Amino acid sequence: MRYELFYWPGIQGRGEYVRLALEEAAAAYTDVARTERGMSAMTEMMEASSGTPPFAPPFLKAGKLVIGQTANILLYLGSRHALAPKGEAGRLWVHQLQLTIADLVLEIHDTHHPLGPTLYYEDQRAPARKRTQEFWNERVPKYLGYFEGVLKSSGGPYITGRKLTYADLSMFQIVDGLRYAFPKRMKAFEGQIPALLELHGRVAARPNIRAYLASNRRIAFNEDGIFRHYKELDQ
Ligand SMILES: N[C@@H](CCC(=O)N[C@@H](CS)C(=O)NCC(=O)O)C(=O)O
Repeated sequence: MRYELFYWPGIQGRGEYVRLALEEAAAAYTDVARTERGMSAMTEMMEASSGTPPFAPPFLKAGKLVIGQTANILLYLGSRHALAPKGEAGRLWVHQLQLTIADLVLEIHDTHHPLGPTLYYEDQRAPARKRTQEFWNERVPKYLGYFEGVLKSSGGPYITGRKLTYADLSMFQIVDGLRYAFPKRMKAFEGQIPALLELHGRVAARPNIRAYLASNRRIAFNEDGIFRHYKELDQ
């Protein structure tokens, strides 16, 4: 079966967590909005009046299934492609970690859009500065400290132990994105998360991920995505 991924064509965004899982699994997929059928196909799916229409991208079409919500898509792919433990407890644990990552992703987004996603960044620069300060003072240490602790207590080298899961791929993306968006702040913080940094390197070196990152399927970070580099927020 060839999967169809529906996500905004010009950004990594939340679609990237799904792309990384599909790439690691060497699954056949089409990134639909980046093809000619493009955006109209994506809009049609969201406006469907029957079935299980998704509220927002990313969503995945897998045969007859249409699955929305990043963590839900990964729950599905994890079982089908051995990117999650087989047992119920293990599957729920990785899903729980992914939902916590989704919370973190929203807070990362809110550093540049604290007043709301439909307003321009330029109209919320001052609150963005304040929110970013709080994010780095309080939230980054809390979230990344949590994941660092979980990773260390698993015995490694991956978050749940010996085997890679989609949560590891997502943590790779978090570290990569924070490095892009906040290079100065991240550099000053990195000493506190040695295990996560090692995980980032380990994931980047996996053959399928390395090939993906070097390909033109990997969209470059940019200022339309979740991880945005604004100099004034990285002081
Ligand atoms: N909780 C959802 C959030 C989905 C989401 O916010 N998608 C963004 C793009 S990254 C979007 O297009 N949102 C449109 C909207 O909220 O109106 C997930 O994790 O997939």
